[in-house]
Amino acid sequence: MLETLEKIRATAIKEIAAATDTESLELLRVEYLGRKGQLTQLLRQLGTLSAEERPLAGKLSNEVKNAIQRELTTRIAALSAGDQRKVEFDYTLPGRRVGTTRRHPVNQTIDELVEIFTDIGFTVAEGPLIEDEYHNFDALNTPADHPARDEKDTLYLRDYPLLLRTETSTVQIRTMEHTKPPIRIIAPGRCYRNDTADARHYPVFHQIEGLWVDEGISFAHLKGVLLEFARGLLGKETNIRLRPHFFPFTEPSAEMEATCPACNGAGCRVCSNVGWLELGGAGMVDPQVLDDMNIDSEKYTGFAFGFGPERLTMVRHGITDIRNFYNNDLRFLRQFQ
Ligand code: 2NM
Repeated sequence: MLETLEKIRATAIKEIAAATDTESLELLRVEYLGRKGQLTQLLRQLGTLSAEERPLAGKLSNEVKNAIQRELTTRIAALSAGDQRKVEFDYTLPGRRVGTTRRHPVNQTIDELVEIFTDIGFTVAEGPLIEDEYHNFDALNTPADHPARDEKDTLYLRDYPLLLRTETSTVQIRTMEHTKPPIRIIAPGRCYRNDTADARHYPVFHQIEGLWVDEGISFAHLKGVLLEFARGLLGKETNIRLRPHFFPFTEPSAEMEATCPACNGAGCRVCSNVGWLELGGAGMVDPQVLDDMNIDSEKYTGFAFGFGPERLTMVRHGITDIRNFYNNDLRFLRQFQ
């Protein structure tokens, strides 16, 4: 028995030293130390030995078992050190593409508008989505009984006077609160209204609004900026026109239209045959709004404008239902590279 044990030790150690991967080491472990392994089988026969032989054989089999175990551990460690060297990163390999991602079409439009306006000298301003009635309505000269304040239109939070902002003008107000003119900002961001979703409305949407306040700012400056914007977005051939309108926070106010890029103003399906597309609103900031912000309306004038990036994106791509932007159908989203 002692002889057999020594033989098992010698071959096991030789085979373990020759193994080149962890799988064959595992097979060797089973072969020698496993429940049906050579060593285990032999140990079962200990009971058949005489009382003199038994302690010696027991001691040796323990030694052999430990030696094999030690050898296995050492060899596994050596091999896995080799494995690590093998997977060392090869910087010469070409990059691998991991799925393609792209920006949401509405964000693509916002990005382009930000670029157009920052080229003119505007900086981007941001503000909170949760607002209060003062910044969303009072400071914007919205009368106390104005329908926009109604819960039908505005999403109020449980803690009055908190609400979800209905326009990004709140950002212009907050900027005027803490900044002296000259002020030249655009405020892109998310807005909320208590609307039921249909082809043209969605309770969450975006606005991009602009504000320029300085000495001597006139309606002519407003026209110039709006024309630059329309041509940047829709192409160099684009023209604009302004039609009288009303907003509580601007006087005079105007609705802005641009020649339809699909037909160059001739009339087509995109513009319902009128040749013009309504893109947004604008006007000279009401002196009352400036004075409320401690900006002297005798010294300073300003203009403001606002656009809906969803609407602009729909006009550009001929999209007829705003809900497409928000139901996250990848077949829709993947079309906008
Ligand atoms: C529009 C149209 C016209 C506007 C006005 C202001 C502020 F804060 F200066 F009074 N911010 N944005 C404005 C003016 C927005 O959106 C259609």
